[in-house]
Amino acid sequence: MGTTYIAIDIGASSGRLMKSQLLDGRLSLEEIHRFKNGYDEKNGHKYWDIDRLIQEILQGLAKLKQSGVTTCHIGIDTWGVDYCLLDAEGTLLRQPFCYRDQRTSQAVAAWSKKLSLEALYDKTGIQIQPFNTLFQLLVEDKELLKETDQILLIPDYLGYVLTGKGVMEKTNASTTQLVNSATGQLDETLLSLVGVSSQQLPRMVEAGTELGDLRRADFPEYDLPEAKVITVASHDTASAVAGTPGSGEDWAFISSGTWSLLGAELKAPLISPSGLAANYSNEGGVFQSTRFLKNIMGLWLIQEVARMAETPYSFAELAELAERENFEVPLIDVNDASFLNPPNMGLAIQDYCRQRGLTVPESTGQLALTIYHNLAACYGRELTTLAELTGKTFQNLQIVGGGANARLLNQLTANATGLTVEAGPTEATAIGNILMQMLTTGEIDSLEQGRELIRQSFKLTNYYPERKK
Ligand code: LFR
Repeated sequence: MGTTYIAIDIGASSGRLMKSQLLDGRLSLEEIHRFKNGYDEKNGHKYWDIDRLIQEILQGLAKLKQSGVTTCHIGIDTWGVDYCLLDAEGTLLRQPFCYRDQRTSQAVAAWSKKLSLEALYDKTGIQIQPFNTLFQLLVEDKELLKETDQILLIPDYLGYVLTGKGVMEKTNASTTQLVNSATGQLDETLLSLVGVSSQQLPRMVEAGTELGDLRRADFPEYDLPEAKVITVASHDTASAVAGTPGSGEDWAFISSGTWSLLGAELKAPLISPSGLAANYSNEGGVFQSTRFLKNIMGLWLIQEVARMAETPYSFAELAELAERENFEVPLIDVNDASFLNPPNMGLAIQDYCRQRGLTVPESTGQLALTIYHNLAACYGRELTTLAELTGKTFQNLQIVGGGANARLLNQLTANATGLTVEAGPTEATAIGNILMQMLTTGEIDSLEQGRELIRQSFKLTNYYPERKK
């Protein structure tokens, strides 16, 4: 029996433990445990219930043991930017804030008085988003910061709980906007401007580093397997890109989940005034690559419409409802700030349309069609911008993540971009997590080999433009 690898992959709306092995030149992939994620509201603020996420991880590992697996490797990835504050005993000082919390709504303006956004982008190459760690720390409770011995990003905190070892993994560190793009290290000026000392952050490590052994004795209530925790590309989007089976140089990607991250893998950062104007980010990828990408509001829009609908529709049902609609779809900017976190997404879209004299989508199906059409249109525009900024001519668009299953959206995307869309795998993030583990143990030798393995192991679906743009 080969080595067993477990990807712990937690996104904003769900988490899972996936088991994989390399058998006869193919990757197996099996879901061990899946659970919901989402923020809790308390006193008007939004927090993650990280203690529950830890219990879910332990339950998943216990299930694995029950199924007969006694030893394994583990990698952890989650969404970016959010963090935990720990005191000198390693105790959590507060449940972490969710990046969609309102507390940063004025933070970018407050920051601009300290350093211009141009200078900030020049240093970091990271898109300006109010939720970046830099802006969150700027408005952080200063008293709590004084008590803070260590600041750990979410996946690093989970790794710390499992092993007792705290690190700051590089791909996720890049999302903080505290890393200097030229040096690859934390930028002392930026840290001091947000009132944090570099002593409060752990050492930075590359994706593909051994972290330590699972401290089973710390969790006596669970029967756990023996496990080595490996620090993988801990930013979920970095794992997703690692797990994208692009080949050659001319592919773009959309990691399609709660967010749609649209971009290209580059050898080096590309920092320019036009990149800032288009708000493209140079996030850290595996093996020193750059994930040059843009955040697009993504399936969050659909998830929120589904959440507020009177009938609990599945995403497939929503797409069916959308397909049956025949109305003049209004053109909206899916990235409008009013869609970041409205109390009711459907009403927010309707208000947006009403204020601009556009056709107002009334039914759930019309809302869904409006979202799908406008996401695809936005992908189309952004691919043009991406090609202009990078000087590349894209041949292929790889769509990975949950959204790779969204047939209607994929077809609309092929039409809007004029590119062949290759969709899949849906579990690219977990797969990218596992590939980095296999690269660390030496079971595979290169990322290219890993990406080829994905092609051998998972079904990908092509969508072709129905008419030329
Ligand atoms: C996707 C993601 C994006 C990041 C956003 C907030 O899950 O990690 O890459 O911009 O969530 O962290």
